[in-house]
Amino acid sequence: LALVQRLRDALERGEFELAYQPIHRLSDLGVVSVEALIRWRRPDGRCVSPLDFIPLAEESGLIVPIGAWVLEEAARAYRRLADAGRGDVSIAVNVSAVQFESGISRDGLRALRAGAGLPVRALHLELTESVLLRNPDAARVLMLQLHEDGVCLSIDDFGTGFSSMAYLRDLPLDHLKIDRGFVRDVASDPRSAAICRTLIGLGHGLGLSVVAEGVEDAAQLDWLRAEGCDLVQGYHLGRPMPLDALLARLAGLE
Ligand code: G
Ligand code: G
Ligand code: NA
Ligand code: MN
Repeated sequence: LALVQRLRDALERGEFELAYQPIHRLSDLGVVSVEALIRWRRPDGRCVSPLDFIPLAEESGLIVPIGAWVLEEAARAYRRLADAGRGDVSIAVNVSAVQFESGISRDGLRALRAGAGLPVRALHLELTESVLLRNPDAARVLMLQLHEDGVCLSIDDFGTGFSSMAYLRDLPLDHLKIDRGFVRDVASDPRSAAICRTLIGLGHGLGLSVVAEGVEDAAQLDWLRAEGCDLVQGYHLGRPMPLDALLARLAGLE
C-alpha cells in the first residue's frame, strides 16, 4: 500500500500518539512547558519516526488533518496537566509550513481553545524558517493575529535555515530555539560557543526568551547557564515521554 494511504489509515485508526519532552527554566530547572512530538505506533508495536512520514504528509497535504489531530490531542493533554495541578505548564506544538498556510487560522485556534476550555497561553506554536519562507506576507499576517490573541510563537531550529534577521525584527516572536547542532559542541568548540553566545545575545536584544535544544550533558548545561540562556531542553534533562510518564515526573514520582 502506498505510504500516503497508510498514513490516512493510521489517522483513522488512531495509530498516532504524542510524546512530551520537558522544557526547563535554567535558573531552577523547573518545567515551564513541554514540546509535543508525534509518533506513529504501528499495530505490531513498532514506532515510526516523524522524520520518516512528516515530509510525505506535507507533500500530500495530509499534514493538515494530522496537524489538527496533534492540536486536539495537545489540548486534551493540557486538560490532564491542569487537572493534575500543573496548568502552568504549556504545550508547544510543531507546525510545518503547509499546515501553517492552510490548516491554521485565528478562528480555528479560538474554536479549539473554547471547545477545550484552554487558557490562551496553554498552547505554543513552534515554527521553522520554512514556514516564514513559503509565503512571508501571509505568515506574518497570521502570526500577528495569533500574537494579538496571546498565542506564544517560537522560531525553531534557529540558525539552520536562512536565518534572515528581518524575520526576527519584523515578526511577533516570543522564543528563539537554538538548533541542537550548535548546542552539541558548545562546551568544547569555540566556534559553536561563539555562535550560541551570539544567538543568546541576539534573542535577548530583541526581548525573546532563548531556548537551547539538544542539551545532552552537564557541561553544556553549565555553559548555557553561565551565558544567561533562559530555557533548556534535551536528553540530559528528559527524553520525549508518554503523557502518563510526564505526569508522574511532574508529580515528583520519578
Ligand atoms: O522527536 P523527533 O525525532 O521524533 O522529531 C523529528 C522531527 O519531527 C522534528 O523536526 C520535529 O519538529 C518533527 N515533528 C515532531 N512532531 C511533529 C508534529 O506534530 N508536526 C510536525 N509538523 N512536525 C513534527
Ligand atoms: O526539529 P525539532 O527541534 O522540533 O526536533 C526536535 C527533535 O530533537 C526531536 O527529534 C527530539 O526527539 C530530538 N531531541 C530532543 N532532545 C534531544 C537531545 O538531547 N539530543 C538529540 N540528539 N536529539 C534530541
Ligand atoms: Na520543535
Ligand atoms: Mn528544533
